[in-house]
Amino acid sequence: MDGKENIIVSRRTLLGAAAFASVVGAAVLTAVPAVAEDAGVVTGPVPDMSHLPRKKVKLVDPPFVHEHEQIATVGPQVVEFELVIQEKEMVIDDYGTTVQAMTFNGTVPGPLMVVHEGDYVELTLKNPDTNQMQHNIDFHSSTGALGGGGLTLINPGEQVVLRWKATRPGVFVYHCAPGGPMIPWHVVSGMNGAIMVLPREGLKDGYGKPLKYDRVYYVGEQDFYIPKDEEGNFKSYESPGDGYDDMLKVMRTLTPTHEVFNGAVGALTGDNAMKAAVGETVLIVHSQANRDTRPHIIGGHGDYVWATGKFRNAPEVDLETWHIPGGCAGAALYTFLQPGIYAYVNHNLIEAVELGATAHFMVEGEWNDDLMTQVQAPTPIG
Ligand SMILES: [Cu+2]
Repeated sequence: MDGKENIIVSRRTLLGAAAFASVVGAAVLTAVPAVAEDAGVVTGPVPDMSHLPRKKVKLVDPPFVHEHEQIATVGPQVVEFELVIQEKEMVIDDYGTTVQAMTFNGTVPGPLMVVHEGDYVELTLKNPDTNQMQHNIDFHSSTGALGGGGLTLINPGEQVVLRWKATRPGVFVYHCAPGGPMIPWHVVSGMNGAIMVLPREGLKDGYGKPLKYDRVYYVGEQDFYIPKDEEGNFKSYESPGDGYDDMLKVMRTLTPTHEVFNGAVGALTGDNAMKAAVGETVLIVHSQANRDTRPHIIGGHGDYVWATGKFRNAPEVDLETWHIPGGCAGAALYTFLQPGIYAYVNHNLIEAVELGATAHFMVEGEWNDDLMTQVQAPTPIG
């Protein structure tokens, strides 16, 4: 020990304390020092990483994923990312319903980051002074300090740089977690995303056989809790803080008004459908930071599924529907065998059809009559 012993503070105490500061911040922004001691953590000197190569990644909006290698061709490296927090109004359905969203990089979910096991993730998190709230980031894939949340709490106008080592392969959620009631509120206002930590040698089927994908898509499922007025119409607000009290009441019913993929009803359907071709293998990364979900490809399957997203476990095969617990990301690999439009849904079909949790895959190619054919077209019963 070098005299800088870590101070252990229970998570309960810490979150309670942070909650108070954050609630004050929600109503009237109060400058609260965003320092490591808030998390009961004293970090040591910043380790020298000059011996490792560095790579700067430009993130892209979901459902797309930045270019990356499936099998690492270089040793561990420091991978640099930047996330800019944006508080912004977003339309979430076909009726023009709005939410004063809180976002990483302006999208719900935030972008998918990809690194390899053993890499260091070095994130610059920016909270521009056009925002009103304190924010931070909790990476479920990292270790210590509330997943980094205790070292990244920043006021509007501030930025912070966090580095952590990706020691566990898998897909993992990240989300804002400023403390107390701010945590669920920021998460259900859009502040969540995912990171994929690939094994250095790529994905395997559990028996050593390599698995590769031709395309990868990132579906972030989001529950929204939009308050209604006396007539039953959804209300709109001027700022996130303006709607906080009303939204908290809806949140406490545990019944979302919207359950959507990628920020809005229809964000991944029709012209926005995810594309593929017969014979292509698609990796679908699916996260839900707050509620359980159960993805299903209507007319297809999960060939290899890591439902809880952790690649050191052998994938399950031939699944019809898989369960992703809230606060988790999953990954499913499927090789499309027939052309057409596939609905990709949360197979609570009320959430899929009534609340919005439906996406489409548009798949080109030749139909296989051996797999399915219409032997007789509809005719009167005879
Ligand atoms: Cu936040």
